[in-house]
Amino acid sequence: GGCPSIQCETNQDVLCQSCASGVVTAAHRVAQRAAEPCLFGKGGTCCRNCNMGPCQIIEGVDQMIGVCGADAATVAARNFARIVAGGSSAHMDHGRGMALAFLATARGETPYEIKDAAKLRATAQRLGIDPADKATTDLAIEVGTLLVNQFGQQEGGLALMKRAPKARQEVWAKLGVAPRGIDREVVELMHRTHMGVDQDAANLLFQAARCALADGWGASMIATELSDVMFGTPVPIRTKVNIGVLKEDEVNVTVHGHEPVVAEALAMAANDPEIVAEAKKVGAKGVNLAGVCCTGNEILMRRGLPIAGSFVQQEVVLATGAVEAMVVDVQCIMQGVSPAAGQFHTRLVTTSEKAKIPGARHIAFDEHRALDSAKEILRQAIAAYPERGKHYIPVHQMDVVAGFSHETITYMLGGRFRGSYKPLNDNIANGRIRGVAAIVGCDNYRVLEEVHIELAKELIANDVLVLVTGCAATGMGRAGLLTPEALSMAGDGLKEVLEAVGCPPVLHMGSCVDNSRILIAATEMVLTGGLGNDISDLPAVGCAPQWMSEKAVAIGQYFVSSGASVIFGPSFPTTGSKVVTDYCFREMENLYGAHWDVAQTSNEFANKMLDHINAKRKALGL
Ligand code: BF8
Repeated sequence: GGCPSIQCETNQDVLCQSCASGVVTAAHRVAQRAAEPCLFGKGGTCCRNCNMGPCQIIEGVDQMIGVCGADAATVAARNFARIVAGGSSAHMDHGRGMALAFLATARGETPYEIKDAAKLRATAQRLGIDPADKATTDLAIEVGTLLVNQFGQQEGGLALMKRAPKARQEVWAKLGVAPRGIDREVVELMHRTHMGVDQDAANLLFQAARCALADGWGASMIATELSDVMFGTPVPIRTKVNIGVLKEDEVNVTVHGHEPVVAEALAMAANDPEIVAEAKKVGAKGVNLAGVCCTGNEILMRRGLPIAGSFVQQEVVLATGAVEAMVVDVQCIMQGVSPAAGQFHTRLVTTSEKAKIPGARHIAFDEHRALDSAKEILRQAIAAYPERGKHYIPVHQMDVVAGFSHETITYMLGGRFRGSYKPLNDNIANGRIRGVAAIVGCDNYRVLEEVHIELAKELIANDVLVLVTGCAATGMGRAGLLTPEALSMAGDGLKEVLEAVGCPPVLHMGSCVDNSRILIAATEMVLTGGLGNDISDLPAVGCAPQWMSEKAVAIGQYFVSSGASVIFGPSFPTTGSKVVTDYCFREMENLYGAHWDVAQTSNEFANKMLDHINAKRKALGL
């Protein structure tokens, strides 16, 4: 009672508790903010790129252009481009971190291993490296070196883009949006959006597309592939999500952020007999590692470790008073976790030099001494356990089946001997499966409806196979949609296909960088045949109904530029300019065969997505 209403029963439950103990969360801050978000900021037409302003621009009003003369289209395109640059840079630094850790591992300088040698060899082949006769470590060094070099490359294409359908590569070449290197595209985008440089909205949006492609087919794909090779390619695995995964009689350590190197090391250290003994000495049964945000998805997919919470739950998890340590690295960490942790015995530990938080203690994580760093962190948590005071762990938790890498999908839907997307394509052609939809991205306290869940239910009822990643996936998990039992909510066709292989109707494909898996799944569907020549021919569509971070926009743009239309909600960041919004919603369709769109309610999303899938089916003659 009295809590600001938010998205799930469990949050509500613990929020009441947190209100009682005086913990302020984002839910409260949204309710406390009297003003709506700034209209000009939200519509993309507030320019603060120089000190003659900031200037609020109103499209069509002559006196309301920038002091420099910039109009709404230029400003909205510039701001959109900078969002893409910000989002892409996050994935690029993540990808670089993984590539460097991979190379160090290949050289034997870390405690990690090359867990999936078969994927290493397949990756080498795709990069044009002949794996024949090479020792795993030599091959890993060669692959790692090549991929590290992609970040600073100045000319030539990105190696993994050659995986895309030929027709798509031709679109990129024709439009001049194929990235030359990874980092270069962000720098150029920041340059071009500086005062007095690129003032042509369309030209800016081409570079935004190039930058986003360097994220999707470059940095994010490198991050996913190398994480799989190093930590294991996900296979179906049963585990649990939601706050109830915290344990009464164990040292609860939540690991929050994105790059899996820290979480993997913590997982290794948590089972170390020395650490277990130390936990027992303070009266705990052991260390309970649980994820928050995308780090959670990384260790859920590969290790079957539970997720305590998605983005909107990060402070709520702390408000239980039952968390001994929250360990963070980079991205999506609200500053609010610091005061929330400060109200309890909870140690907030930052680990990256790139991300420090006032009130947190910093333990620099070095992958070269990953186990020692991890043990040092866990010892902080163990020391906190005897200080746990009044606390409340709700019962809520839900079974999930995750681990749907595109390799797993090949195996599950393709069968042991066929190993291709042909059966999936056949089932789309014969109509048992109407199409494929991706529901990805953040959850957001500004959105009051459970859009992800209602939308997924509507889509599966209409025989659409749903792919999920990121915090959207965690929300679906809480709602029970990631279990084979959820097939009871699916349409007859989808049910028939998936029941035979024991798949849930909603397939969890991983963290946000793992949206690259969806690019590959789409590519495989095209290459398998029968559904057109390009990704833009597929009866497939993506959405991020509660987007919050800049990364979501970068992801959306690389999907659109790859030929998959994307619907965002509840708002789109260029709506202050009709010119730019029309360009994104219509002109991009002419250029890329895919476009952006916006929707708000689950109903609106479902209608638009089903219409889109039906139109693509019709065009294919299905
Ligand atoms: O990369 S879905 S809130 S945690 S940005 Fe962040 Fe959004 Fe969650 Fe992961 Ni993705």
